[in-house]
Amino acid sequence: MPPASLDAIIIGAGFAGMYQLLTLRDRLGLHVHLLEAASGVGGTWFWNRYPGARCDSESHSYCYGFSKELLEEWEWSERYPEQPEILRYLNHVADRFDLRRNISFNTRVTACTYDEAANLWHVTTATGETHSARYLITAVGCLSSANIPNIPGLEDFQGQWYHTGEWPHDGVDFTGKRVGQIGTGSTGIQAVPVIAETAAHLTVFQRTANYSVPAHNAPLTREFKNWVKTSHAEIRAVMKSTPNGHPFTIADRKVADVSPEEREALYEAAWAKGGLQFRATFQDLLVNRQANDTAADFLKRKIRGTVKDPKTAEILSDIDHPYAAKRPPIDSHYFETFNRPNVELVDLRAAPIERITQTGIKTTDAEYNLDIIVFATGFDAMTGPLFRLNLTGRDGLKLTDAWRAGPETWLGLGVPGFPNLFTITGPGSPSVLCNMPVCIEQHVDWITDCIAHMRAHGQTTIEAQPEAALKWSDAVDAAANATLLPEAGHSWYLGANVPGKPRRFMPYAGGMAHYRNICNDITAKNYEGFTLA
Ligand code: NA7
Repeated sequence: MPPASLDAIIIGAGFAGMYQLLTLRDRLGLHVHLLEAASGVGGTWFWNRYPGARCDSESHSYCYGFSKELLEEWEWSERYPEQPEILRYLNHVADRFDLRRNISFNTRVTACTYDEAANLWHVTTATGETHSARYLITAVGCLSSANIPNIPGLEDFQGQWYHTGEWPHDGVDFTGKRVGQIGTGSTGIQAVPVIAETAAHLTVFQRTANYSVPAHNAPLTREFKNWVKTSHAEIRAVMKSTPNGHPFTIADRKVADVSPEEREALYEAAWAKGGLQFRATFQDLLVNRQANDTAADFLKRKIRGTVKDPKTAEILSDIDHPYAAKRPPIDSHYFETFNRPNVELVDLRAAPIERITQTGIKTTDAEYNLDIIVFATGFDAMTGPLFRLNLTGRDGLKLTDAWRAGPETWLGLGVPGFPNLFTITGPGSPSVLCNMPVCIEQHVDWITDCIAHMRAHGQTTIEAQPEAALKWSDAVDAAANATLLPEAGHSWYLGANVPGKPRRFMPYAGGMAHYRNICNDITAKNYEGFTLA
């Protein structure tokens, strides 16, 4: 139970909320409380327990950097950490910094209302309690509102069904079962090889074919672990300098700078190395369609070279968007899995799903009998988790109304009409285009410094100015339009995966390093674009 008088309420106990709690409580000495719907810490990593769930950022970069001691004492076991290991890490952080005493678990926030007269946020929970505080900080993640498509007949299905982002804690036993998986995004591509190992039969329902690069995941060697332990400063310096916050730099060369033979050799080397770094082989892959086509062609050839059945290979490699214009997946034997006798691919472009029946999934040209359906169908990204909080700002303004035509924020951190609300990795932040902990730590430090500044200057309200938010929306559009990212017309970056959602490119694509400079500049200009009173 939080104390009656609070300076700040934080919602969400993932990477963002936990660090925000620590900074406000231990650096600024504020009375802070964190409300969390789950029964434990972890956010994304609490909920996403599906088979094969692991992070696509390399483990030594997917962690907090604020504490040298924490960096030095934690040792990751694999190149790409699996969900249970990340959850262990976040639990370790919660214990090490004694965070749990300021967290209420099993507490879902149902409404947040700004009270102008008192200059307080009132936060109501599903248990019927209301807590009040001056500052409200959302740390609800970008991918926490499951998207379960509205396919007719789901209620008739007699088997079991699960969404990957709300996976049962005691797991799902696929042994001997006929499983159908809808969705081939990053999640689906991770799940397929693992489900196929135990299921009697796995049917993969693919709407949009996707690229994937091998992760080449493996246990980390003692040598690598020792190098990490002694190299945090240089690793962090690279992460801070790059657009995506990863521990590798993007090559200086352009595709046209090298001969076709050299290009092929570079792609082969990048393929052998694996991971998201493939995207960094040339500097113009995300801005020049011709350059991108060379990578796309290479990756399609790899699919055709891996998948033995020509028809399956054709459906998997018939990709309609530039490489990395949608979030590029990395995998562990995804395409190879289609060579197993118990795995089948269904092309929903040729024959869409008509309905779910009592016994399975019916497409326009066949019926598939299933015991279990796995929805790897993604999330109502970025705005979805915020809308679920039922936020009401100044003069009764609802966030859902303010953002009817798409989100408007100043830097992804503040929303006009919503004083003293900070949105960690809100729309307009680099967020999902960056290695998340890097972006989160920058946001949290910025918010903490801002609140410290306000307290030092006797200020009690901060509110993003509408003109600043409009200007930032233009900057977000311009940054996206300078790349090939908007060419994937069906991506969740654009909100296109949720019917009825306004199409607007939501994350800031101008790069994390550039964004950090913009934020620092705004601080130096006395919080330009915010009204402080
Ligand atoms: P994504 O990337 O949104 O992928 C969802 C997948 O589900 C994608 O293949 C969709 O096809 C498919 N989908 C969604 N709705 C349907 C319906 N109605 N019918 C058939 N197929 C459908 O979500 P993920 O969970 O894989 O990844 C989200 C992020 O989490 C990831 O990028 C990482 O950042 C971590 P579509 O492409 O829309 O045709």
